[in-house]
Amino acid sequence: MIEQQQVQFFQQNGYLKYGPVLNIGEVQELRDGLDRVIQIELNGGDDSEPEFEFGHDLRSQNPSGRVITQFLNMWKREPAYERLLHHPTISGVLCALLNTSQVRLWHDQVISKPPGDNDHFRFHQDFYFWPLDRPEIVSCWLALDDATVDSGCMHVIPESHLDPRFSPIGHEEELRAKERNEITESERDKVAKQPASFGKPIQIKAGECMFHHCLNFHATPTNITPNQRRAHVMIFMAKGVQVNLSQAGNHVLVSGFEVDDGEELVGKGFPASDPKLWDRYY
Ligand SMILES: O=C(O)CCC(=O)C(=O)O
Repeated sequence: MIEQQQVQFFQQNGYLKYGPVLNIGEVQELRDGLDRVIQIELNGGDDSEPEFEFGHDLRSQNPSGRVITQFLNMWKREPAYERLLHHPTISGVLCALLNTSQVRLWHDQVISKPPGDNDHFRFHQDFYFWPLDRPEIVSCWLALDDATVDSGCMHVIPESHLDPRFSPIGHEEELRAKERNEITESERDKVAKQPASFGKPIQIKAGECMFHHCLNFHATPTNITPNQRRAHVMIFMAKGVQVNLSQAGNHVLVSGFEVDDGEELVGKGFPASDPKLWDRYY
C-alpha cells in the first residue's frame, strides 16, 4: 500500500504523488453524483447544511468574472462520496503519512474547473483557513478527470511545509508585524503572488491521487483545455487534532461543532475513516 520510502519522501517534501486508487467505474459513479448535485444547485439548491451554500460560484469574489465551482461535504449528499471516506488504501496511506492509528475527516470538497469558464488558485497553505490547533492534517487530492498542466493540475512547492517562515509560529509573527505596520508584505504574500509555474506540477490521471500536507504551499492554474477538470479533495486529521477558534473561527463548519474550543474535533459531521465500511456499502 505504501513503502517507507514514500512516507519519507512525503515527510521531506510535503506531498506525495501516489497513483491509482479508483477504477474508471468508481470514478464515473463520483462524476454522476456530482452531476446530480449540480442539477440540484441549478434548480434552487439544497440548504439543509450551511456548507452546501459555500463557494458554489466564486465569480462574485473574482473581478475577472471567471468561475471555479466548489462543493463542500459531498459525502453528506451522495453515497459514493461517503463510501470513499473509508477507502482502505486512502485510509491506510493517510495513517502512515500522519503517523496515526486512525484519521478523521475535516471536510471534503469537489473543486471543478469547467472548460472556458474558470480561474486559478493562488499559492496558499490550507492550515491557516481552518479552526484547528495543529498541522497534522493531510489532503487526498483525487482526480476525477486527467489533470495536466493545461487543465489545471496541482502545483506544489516541495519542502515549504518545513520552512520556519511559513510555520504556525512564523505565521503568528507575521500577523503581529503586520498589525504593528512593520511590514506590508510578508514572505507568504510574496509566494502567493507567484504563478503556479513557480511550483512543481503533479500531473495525474482520473482515478489517481496525490497527497499534500496542510502547510505545503500549492496552487492550480487556469484550465485552458476544452475539457472539465474536476477533483475531489478529502481532508483528514490525525487523532488528537483539536478545535482552535482563535484561527479562522468564522469557518462555515464551526456552527456544526458538537465540541468546545480546545477539545478534540469529533462528532457526526467529522466521521472517522473506517476501512471495514468500504465493503458494507454494497
Ligand atoms: O483543485 C484545485 O484547483 C485546488 C485545490 C486546493 O487548493 C486544495 O486541495 O487545497
